[in-house]
Amino acid sequence: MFRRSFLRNSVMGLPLIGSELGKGTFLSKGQKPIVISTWDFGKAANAEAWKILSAKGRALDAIEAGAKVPEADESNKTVGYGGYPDRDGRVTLDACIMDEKGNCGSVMCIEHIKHPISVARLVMEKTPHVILVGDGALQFALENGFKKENLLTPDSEKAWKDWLKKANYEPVINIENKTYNSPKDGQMPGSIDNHDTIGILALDSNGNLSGGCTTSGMAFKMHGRVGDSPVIGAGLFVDGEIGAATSTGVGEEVIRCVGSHLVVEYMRQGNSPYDACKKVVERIAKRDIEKAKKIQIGFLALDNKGNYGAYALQKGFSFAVRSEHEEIVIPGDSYFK
Ligand code: SD4
Repeated sequence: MFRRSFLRNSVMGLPLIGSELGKGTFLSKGQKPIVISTWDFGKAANAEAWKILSAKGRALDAIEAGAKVPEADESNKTVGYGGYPDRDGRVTLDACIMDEKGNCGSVMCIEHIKHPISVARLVMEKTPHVILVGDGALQFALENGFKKENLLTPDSEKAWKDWLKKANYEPVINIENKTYNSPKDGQMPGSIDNHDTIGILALDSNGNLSGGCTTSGMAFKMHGRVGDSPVIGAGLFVDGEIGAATSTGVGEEVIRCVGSHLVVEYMRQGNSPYDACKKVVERIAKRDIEKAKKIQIGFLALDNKGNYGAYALQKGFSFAVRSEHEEIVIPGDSYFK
C-alpha cells in the first residue's frame, strides 16, 4: 500500500507526506487546508474547491464550488444535470450543506434546478428553516434567481426507457463503473471509475470545517423517494469541535443508522477517521449480513486536524484528496475483500 501510494503521488509529481500504511488503508497526517470527496470523479470537484482553499478562502465556499462541478457534468449519471430520473422519468435532486457551527441547509426532491447545493446553502443562510422539499424548494429557488431547466438529457432518457422494459429496481453495487488497466491521472490499475453521489468535506486554513453532499439519488427510484444524501446526520454531518463525515451508497441503510453522525461520534470517542468509518460499516454489516452483501455503502471522514479516512462495505469505493502535498485518488478499504 505504501509503495502504491508513493507511486500515485509520484505520478502527480507531488511529494509524499500525507499518507502512510495503516491497517490496510491510508492514515493521513493532518494537513490544512485540505479537501476530500467521494469517488474518483471527486478529483475534479476537489480541484475547484482547492482554488478557494489555497487562496485562504472559506471551507463553505470551497464545498459549494466543488459540489457544483459534478452537478453540471452531463456525463455523471447520479448527480445533478444528466442524473438518471426516477421511474416516472423525473430528475429529482437532493443536496445538503453544513458548516463548522452546525448551520445547515437541505433541499430534497427538487426538480429543474441544476445546482441544488447552492439552493441548500441559501436555505441555510436566508431562511429560518433547514429543509425545503419538492415544489416548495423549487419555488424558493426560482424566487432567488435560479433558472428552471430541463435536467433530463437524451442519454438518461434512453437509459430510463430501457429500464422500463423490465422495470426491475435492484441497485447495482458500484454502478456504472469502468476499471482502469493502466495508471491514468493518478488512478491505479484496477481502480474503478464510479459515477455516483458526491460527498465533499473541507478544512480551511483557519481550521474551519464544512461539508456538502449532492445527488440525483438511486436511479429509477419511486417518485418522491429521498435517500440519505440531503438528510443531516445521515448523508452528512459536521461538528467543528471534532470532524466531518459523509456517505455514499444505498441511502436507506445509511438513514437507518444515521451514519455520518455516528462516524463523527466515533471520532469524538477518540477513533481515527478510518476507524470511525470502519465501525459504522461493521455495524451495518452485522445488523443484516445478507443484505449487506448485496449493497454498497461508503463513508468518508475528515477530522478538524486534517486527518482523513474512509471505509466501505464493498471493494470499488474510492475517494479523492487534495492538499498542498497530495492530489490523489485512493481506493477505499472495505469490509468484504
Ligand atoms: C441515495 N446515497 O440517494 C444516495 C445515492 C448514492 O451511490 O450515493 N449512490 O441513496
